[in-house]
Amino acid sequence: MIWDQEHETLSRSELEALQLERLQRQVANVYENVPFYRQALRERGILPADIRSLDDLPRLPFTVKNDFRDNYPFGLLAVPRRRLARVHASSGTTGKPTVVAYTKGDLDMWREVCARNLVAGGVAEDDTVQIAMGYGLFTGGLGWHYGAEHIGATVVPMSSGNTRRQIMLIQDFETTVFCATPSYAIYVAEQAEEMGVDLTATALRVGIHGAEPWSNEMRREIERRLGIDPIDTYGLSEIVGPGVSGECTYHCGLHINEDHFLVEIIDPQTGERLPPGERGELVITTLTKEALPVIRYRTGDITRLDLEPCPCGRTLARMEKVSGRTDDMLIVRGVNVFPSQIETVLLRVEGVQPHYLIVVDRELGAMDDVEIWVEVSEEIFADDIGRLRELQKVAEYEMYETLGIHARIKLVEPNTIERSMGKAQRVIDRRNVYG
Ligand code: DLL
Repeated sequence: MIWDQEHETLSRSELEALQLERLQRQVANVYENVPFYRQALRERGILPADIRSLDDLPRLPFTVKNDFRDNYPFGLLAVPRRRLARVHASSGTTGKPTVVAYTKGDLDMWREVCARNLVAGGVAEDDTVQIAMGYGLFTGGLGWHYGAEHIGATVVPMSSGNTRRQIMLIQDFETTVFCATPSYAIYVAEQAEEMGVDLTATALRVGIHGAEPWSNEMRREIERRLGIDPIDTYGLSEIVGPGVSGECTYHCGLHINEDHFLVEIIDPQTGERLPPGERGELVITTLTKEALPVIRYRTGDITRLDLEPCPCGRTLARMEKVSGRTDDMLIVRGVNVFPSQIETVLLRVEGVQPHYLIVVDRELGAMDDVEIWVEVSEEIFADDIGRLRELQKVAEYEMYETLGIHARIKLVEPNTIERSMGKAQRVIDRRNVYG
């Protein structure tokens, strides 16, 4: 099923005409109403009237996360504060959060795009949707909440955590759709196994995931242990929250809601636009947002685009599963590697569990040193030491063969690595300590 037949199946030329009209309106709007953008455009000698085609987009300035911080909390608004209907914020590791704001119109648009992603993932009116993503300033919980209500599904607003209760309600309410970060989905599966509950025997059938990078191996693990079809969805607070893009049941990339979000792929080093199909950093311009329009936001997320129509009938461009963030990329003795690639290799090793931690270190003047802690199953851990040694060797060999990195693998017993209710912390980088 397609939620918005009209907008999700536009021809490329119809879509581009709509995008251009909206872009021109948006640029005029920010020039008029947001001093930050007026100044940035003036510095580049551009007036809104200079945007005559979509090819003029690269003439516009980028927006980066720091611009949100520098204008904290409400400096980037394009509307008076009294028009705000809601604010959200993303936590950030240090200092002030990134604040984002919505008018009533923005909330309507947001629930529309979330509804589209849910329907594309196979969710329908008859479903019971248990939302185990955080409610509150994080956009995950409330984003999916309104999207699911909008399509007429029954919402169970659990938020994340309270895992035993989540499992009880999955059984008692006959939940069919489970929304959670991939790492929390795995944790729920693990707890259910401990409680002796077989989730694959419940009514669960679809998983709505996202908010963190996850490999296809992790997807298979979720599929196997929860008995669901895991759907990848992508979004970020600065743009709207969830609802930017999502997979359909064909699992061949995430359909971008391009009539609201105009995307480009750039070389993260040079900022130059890359040709179609090449992998690089995703840049997004919001076309319809009222409270907080954003021009050419550098997401830091690495992906590539596919404009071919999809067997599902949608014509919206698809983005490849995000492999990682530019700032999460590890450079280990000159080899670039994303945590999700390490995850892929680990999960192919027999007996290894999807709980791991990558510790990167550097002694003064020495080379980067990578140690990967990974849990193995109870049976294997209880097995003789020879078997553990052998597994460790296999994992180290695979890591070198596939990714070209020498990493020490430390097999640890079940439940050693901290579980996550939201976004998992996979990397501890101690290199900065030495400057
Ligand atoms: O994570 C919004 C969201 C909620 C998306 C629920 C999907 C589901 P932020 O907290 O602002 O917003 O974090 C955004 O998370 O720039 C990516 O680096 C990462 N991210 C989000 N979705 C995915 C995904 C929400 N499917 C940041 N795969 C983004 C990989 C993702 N990374």
